[in-house]
Amino acid sequence: MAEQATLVIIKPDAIKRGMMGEVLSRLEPLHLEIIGAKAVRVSQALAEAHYQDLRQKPFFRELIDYLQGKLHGTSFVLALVFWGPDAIERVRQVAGATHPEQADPVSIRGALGRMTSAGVMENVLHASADPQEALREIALWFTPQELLRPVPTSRSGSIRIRSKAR
Ligand code: DAT
Ligand code: MG
Repeated sequence: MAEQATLVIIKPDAIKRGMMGEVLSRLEPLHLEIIGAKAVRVSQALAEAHYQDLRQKPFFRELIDYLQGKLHGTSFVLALVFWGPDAIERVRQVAGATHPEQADPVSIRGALGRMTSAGVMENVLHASADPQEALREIALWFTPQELLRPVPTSRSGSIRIRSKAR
């Protein structure tokens, strides 16, 4: 099993509804190391860079507002980097499927996520989907100095994106 780093973001719905601790409690049994953690006030540039691959989707603007806390009146998200064997897949497993109603009920999103009556997908947390995405996202959200272990830098684009986003 490869040692991997993965980015987790505890999203504004979890902050607003007081579920930050519960999300961490559900990740803790994985016994991964936390090698980075911080509260982040998410700029529009950071949100757009984070979800850059979804910019053509009809829900993109709402997704950016959601990550920035504009839908929930919150001012920060909690960003963490978990490190350990098979971290990416194992965190995704505990997180559950994207759509809260399709997620396994024992997963974080299945248990704590919801679709609001306004049709907003509140799915509690972000977790990197694959190694390439993890490296890009970690470079976007964290400087190397903020991490307790060296994480390889991503393909060239990330540095440019990071300086633009911050
Ligand atoms: P994931 O967060 O599981 O990696 P994704 O990368 O496909 O899922 O999408 C990123 C986020 O975009 C997701 O957490 C919530 C939002 N999203 C995805 N599909 C959506 C849809 N059909 N309607 C509204 N929001 C959606
Ligand atoms: Mg994704």
